[in-house]
Amino acid sequence: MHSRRQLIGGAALIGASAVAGRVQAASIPEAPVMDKATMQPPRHPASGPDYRPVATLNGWSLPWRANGDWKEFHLVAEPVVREFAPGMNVHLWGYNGQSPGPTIEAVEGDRVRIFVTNRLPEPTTVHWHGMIVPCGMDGVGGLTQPHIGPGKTFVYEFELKHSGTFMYHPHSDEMVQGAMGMMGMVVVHPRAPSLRPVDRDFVFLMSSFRIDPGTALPKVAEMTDFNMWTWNSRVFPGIDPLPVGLGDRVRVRVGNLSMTNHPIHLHGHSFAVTGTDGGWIAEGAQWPQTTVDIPVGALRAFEFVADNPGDWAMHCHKSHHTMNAMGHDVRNFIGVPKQDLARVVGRLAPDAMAMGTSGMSMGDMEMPAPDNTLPMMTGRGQFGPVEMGGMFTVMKVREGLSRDDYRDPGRYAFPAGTVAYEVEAPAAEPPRAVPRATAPEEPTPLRAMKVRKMKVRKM
Ligand SMILES: [Cu+2]
Repeated sequence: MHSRRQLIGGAALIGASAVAGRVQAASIPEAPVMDKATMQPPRHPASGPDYRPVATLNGWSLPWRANGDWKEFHLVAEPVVREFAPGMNVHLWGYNGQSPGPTIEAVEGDRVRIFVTNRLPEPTTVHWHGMIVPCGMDGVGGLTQPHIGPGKTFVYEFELKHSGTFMYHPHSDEMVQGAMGMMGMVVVHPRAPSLRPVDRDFVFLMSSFRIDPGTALPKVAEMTDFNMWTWNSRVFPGIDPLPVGLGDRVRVRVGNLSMTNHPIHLHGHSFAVTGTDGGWIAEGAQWPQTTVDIPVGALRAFEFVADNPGDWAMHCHKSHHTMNAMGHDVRNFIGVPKQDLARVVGRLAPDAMAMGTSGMSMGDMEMPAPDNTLPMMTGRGQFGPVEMGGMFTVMKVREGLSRDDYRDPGRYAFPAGTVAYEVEAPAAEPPRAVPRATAPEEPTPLRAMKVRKMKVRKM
């Protein structure tokens, strides 16, 4: 992270006119910039009420400064290059060097002043999704404020009425700016640190992109056919693991600003949904779950005690969302002998690849791919290829992890005798009601099938 005081100096002076009379240009705080796409250690507050800070997956929290009884933040909307995973960089729009933007953390009752400098080539605004603010601070361009033109700086001022988890995103050329990755998270901690305490508190945002293989820019007009399903603009194996101490009380806050719902599933634990972007859920209204479906434009916070050590998968349960870019017109050839066809096609197009007769498992196989394109399913675990992409990561529950240690603890050391194993005896044929035919049956000729037409009564 480095200061960009010199770089934004010009923009800050130009922006002064937008806030003249209330905040002077010289008093605009620095805009820190992040140059890494890995999770930064949670930022404990240097002053003001104490709280246990959140860890943003593959992200960071925006530093603030105290000014009287205000907390001041500075967001800079700008073009960024985001690494989705090693081997793939994408040109997006974001805030302060990354997409999504930094998490804004403050405390219930705080008065916040959030400066927004626009370094994009078109106007923008910032809407505070889920937050109860005065109407003129709601950030809907044209409706509640003028759009923030390129080079301009606006300031949003409001009091944080409620604790909870919220999001920020533009309400200005939304289709383009959403598809380009402009979003971030707001976490408002309860005033009393004893309220809703947890040991680990993770946050991330889900989004979707259409980035054709070999390219580096999302197609912003795409409506349905996305091929990159991201958590904080990262895909597996580029998504940080969640390191958790055995016995920790854990909260995970997940926002969805993609174009479809995502059923998020955690292995090895049962959790309760404790909050939405509308606030906290009373304990009596919570029920146990292992998958929580998160609608578009919504947020779910869920909590559990990590009492089961291991490497636990956490992923979207839509199987196409745990894949990276793929050819969506791949045919299903399971059970079809096609060696002759493959020989002919291979002569015509040596790089062609069709789905295998036994599935698509690729193991260690490598297939040709254009530059800046990730394998469809990838990643390695200690027992072999993981064969995942997209919205997948691992929660690593370990004994003796110190409280603020968020480093990857490495692979789980499975206790001897606790891993599923191969049986060397031949498997006996299970008894069946109807004995299985020994030879494959001849396909039934179509003309031999009896077709009975049903009369349809007209209504
Ligand atoms: Cu999904």
